[in-house]
Amino acid sequence: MDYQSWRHVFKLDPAKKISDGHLERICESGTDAILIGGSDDVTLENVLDLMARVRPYSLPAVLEISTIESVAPGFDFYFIPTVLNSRDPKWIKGLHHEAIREYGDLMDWEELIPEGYCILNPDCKAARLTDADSLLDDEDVVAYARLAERFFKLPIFYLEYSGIYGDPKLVKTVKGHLSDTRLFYGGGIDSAEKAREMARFADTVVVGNVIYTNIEQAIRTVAAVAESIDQSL
Ligand code: 1GP
Repeated sequence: MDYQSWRHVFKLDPAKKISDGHLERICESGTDAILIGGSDDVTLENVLDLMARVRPYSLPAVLEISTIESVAPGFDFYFIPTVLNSRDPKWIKGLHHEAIREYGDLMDWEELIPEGYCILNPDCKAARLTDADSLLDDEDVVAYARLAERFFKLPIFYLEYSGIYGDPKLVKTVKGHLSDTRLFYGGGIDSAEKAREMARFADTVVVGNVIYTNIEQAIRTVAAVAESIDQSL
């Protein structure tokens, strides 16, 4: 299944523990894919361990690359963030340049999918790590969306609120300015209602932390996103 048709994705953090039972429920929930990624303590070892546990299930597995050292072979896709609102060029193109300089001859470009991130929660780990300028008004965010689609021609624009629930009106506005680039939304989805609301505007809804805090609510987000497709038909 192509990532362009995914509506719901679970993001698993390799640094967090998940039981076999919960992992089975996540992988058999009907979600479109498993995205493996995190900001802290991501190692080759914990990425390989989680991949080996997800692989037996018949759904796509994606590694969202956070460090060059933790890149493991065997995923269906590799999502590569470029943090458009970072103040530090390292997170926009620096690490990417370093990786391509080292491994460019070996790379399978078909598997590498760039994501244009716009991080909107100034207190999340990713914002602090990348020195993101997160205090943006709506016009700033729309301009980043247009930069992603029209200038850099990125296939994904990711509105990242990691840890807090974002502004559905802004997500709707951003969606109205994108045509080819897919809009990913992630942050604070901890109920079916929130998943349904964001799925009305975002192309793909990413659900992370609630997997570890309330597995029942996490599972409910899958059907909620599917229902929101039905409403839009
Ligand atoms: C994090 O966008 C994802 O990168 C999901 O956010 O953990 O808040 O659900 P949450």
